[in-house]
Amino acid sequence: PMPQAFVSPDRIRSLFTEAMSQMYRAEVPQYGTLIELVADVNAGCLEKNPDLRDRLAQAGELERIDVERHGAIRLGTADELFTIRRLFAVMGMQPVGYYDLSVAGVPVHSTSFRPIDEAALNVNPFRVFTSLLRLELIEDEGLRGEAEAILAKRRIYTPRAVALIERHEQNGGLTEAEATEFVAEALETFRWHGEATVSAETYKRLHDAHRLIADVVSFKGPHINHLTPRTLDIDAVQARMPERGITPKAVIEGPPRRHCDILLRQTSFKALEETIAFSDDDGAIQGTHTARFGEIEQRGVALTAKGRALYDQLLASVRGEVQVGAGGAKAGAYDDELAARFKALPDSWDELRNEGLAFFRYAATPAGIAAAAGSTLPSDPESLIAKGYLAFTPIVYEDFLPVSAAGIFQSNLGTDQQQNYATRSNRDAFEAALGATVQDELALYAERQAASLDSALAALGLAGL
Ligand code: OOG
Ligand code: NI
Repeated sequence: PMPQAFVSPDRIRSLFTEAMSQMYRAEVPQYGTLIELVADVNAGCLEKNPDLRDRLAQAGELERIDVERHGAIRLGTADELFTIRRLFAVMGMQPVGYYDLSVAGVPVHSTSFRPIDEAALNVNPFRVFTSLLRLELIEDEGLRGEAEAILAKRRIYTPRAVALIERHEQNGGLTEAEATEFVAEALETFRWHGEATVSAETYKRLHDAHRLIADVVSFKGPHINHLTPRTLDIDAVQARMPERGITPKAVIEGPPRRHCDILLRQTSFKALEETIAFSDDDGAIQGTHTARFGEIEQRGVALTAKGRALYDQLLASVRGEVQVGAGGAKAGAYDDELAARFKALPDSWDELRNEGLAFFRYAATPAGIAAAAGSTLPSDPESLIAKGYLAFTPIVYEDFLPVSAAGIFQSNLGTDQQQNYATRSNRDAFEAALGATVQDELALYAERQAASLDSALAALGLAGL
């Protein structure tokens, strides 16, 4: 038989991202407003800052900025997690990293599904922060059993989505027509349903155990709870949100504003209070549920293990010193302390590279290629950089930060929910449910750095030296 023409996973991911963004815009109009504001600010930034524009263009990143999003879902069972891995694989997204949020009082553990190779990231780096509820953390045994029974009954994937996932696994790809159908079917899993599957009384008991438990257990599926565009100036977007009727959370999570952006800075606007109907609704009980919100992020360079250790230590020292209260008390003091303490982390690309704190992508310069045509160049990368034959640009951080993620969860669950679980993280159980191991993000950045250096040296006629 004729080989079938398969659509690339990158294209399926792009179609899916666009469909998801449209759906969320229709469901949560404030998200559309946020997208417009972010597009305005990004365009202004690129215009004012030609260096930034050049750097992004050189790294092949310019095109991805406008389509870039991350989202998040919360799953209830091991089976749901197992199938979501297979669903995301159709779109070229793989599980990277393990995040234990129970240490911050949120009864879930998580991974991020995302593309991993550079070409795929530059087409569309869509990521989904995917959490699995840890029912074993519900103390009340009766309630735990009840939640398990409710979750065991639901089917969050359409039969057709499952069939297309299987077809992808068997044939190694999907045709254009199948891909279009897959995107529409997969989208159903992420849709909001205003009708809870439980009674008002059950909802209340789940909610009292933890608001997150009610969010995961009470509905037909794992509605997408936010989508996050990437901004080039998070402080500007944060400052201008009120102009468009949006109220941001009090502090930006992550590192402070710097010359050289590192890792990830994030802020969100408060979750909406939405009307829901309970299964025993007789028209008299008016329920509401808060789960869905909007977020923005600014991404910077990926840090090495050494850089990350310094980041974690500085952040912990700031948080030990100033605790931001409910309603944003001490937000100013927190920001000041953050800026002051992070002076200990070098803020130039040269220092970050020389001290082995961050990952970079190397490329031969036109001058280097011209010089290589006439003579043999020094093989040592430092000399090549000094002569202007080898250039480096920061590799963008594609992952998440557990302390920041906990802050985003909490600001949308109400600040009164600070409870800590005395428990060990359980990566083995997570991976057993997933049916795969999660990839190590640091190893992925190190590989990309090494591969870029290899091909840059090859371009300079220095391969294999
Ligand atoms: C996920 C929160 C984490 C982020 O950007 O760190 C997250 C959730 O609320 O389900 O999305
Ligand atoms: Ni997020």
